[in-house]
Amino acid sequence: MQGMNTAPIANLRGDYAEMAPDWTVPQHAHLYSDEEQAVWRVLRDRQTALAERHACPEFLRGLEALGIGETIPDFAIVNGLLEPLTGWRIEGVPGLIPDAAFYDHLANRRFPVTVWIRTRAELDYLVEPDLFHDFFGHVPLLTDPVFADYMQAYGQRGVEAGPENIHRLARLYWYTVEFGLIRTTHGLKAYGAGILSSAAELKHAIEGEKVMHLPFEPVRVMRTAYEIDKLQPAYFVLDDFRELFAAANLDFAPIYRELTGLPEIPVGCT
Ligand code: HBI
Ligand code: FE
Repeated sequence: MQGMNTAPIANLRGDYAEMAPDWTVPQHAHLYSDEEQAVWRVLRDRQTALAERHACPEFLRGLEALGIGETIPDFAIVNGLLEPLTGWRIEGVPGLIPDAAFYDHLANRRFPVTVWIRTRAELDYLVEPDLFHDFFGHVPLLTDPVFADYMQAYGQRGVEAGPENIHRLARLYWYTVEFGLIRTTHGLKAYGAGILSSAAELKHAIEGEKVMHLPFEPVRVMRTAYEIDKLQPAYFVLDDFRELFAAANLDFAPIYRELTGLPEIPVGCT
């Protein structure tokens, strides 16, 4: 599929056969096997226990509001709860979809959620985002009005960006939506989906020895490279979600021009 930044992932695993032109597929929530339901339950119980200690309060409130429980959520039922809160809906997708489609969904308050779930053998790591990563990691925060507005504004910037800048936006997504941390009155907490959906990353990000916690600066974030298949050496830390919304509403044209002349910052550099 042209235009996807899934270069490191050769053959995508989902079933793309029955997808609509916007890359969405029906979830078929009633077709998950007992084993798939058991994998969900193991992951949900493990990550909920860790999230109670290390997730930001907005995430925990979202888990509560959407009633994320013992069985794989039915997206239609979740949408009935989510849409009245922030106007967001989730749509089933077979897996990773091209950037253009992904950003268009975000710009229209639709979050793509993968419909297949990992096997028991992949509890701790898998290459592509699955239903557990997408749903448990990303969806609860869409109940928070400020974060929800950021995600839509971010999507809009993605729709506007040309191919020469899309990797810069991908970094902003990576270091916030996937691996973002936020300072709270109860200490450093996680809000990034890549952290909240992973046991190893959650412990590493908050308690890791050599981990770098850098202040969130959008231009620096967009200069900083990342690697997808290892624990992150550096995380950017917010003081308030409103910083994200402000970042997504910057005038990007002069920033892109400034960045074009600057060397990228290698992953893990201070
Ligand atoms: N597709 N389904 C799905 N989920 C993602 O998180 C995703 C994607 N396509 C592209 C993409 N992410 C990245 O390019 C982000 O940086 C936008
Ligand atoms: Fe993700």
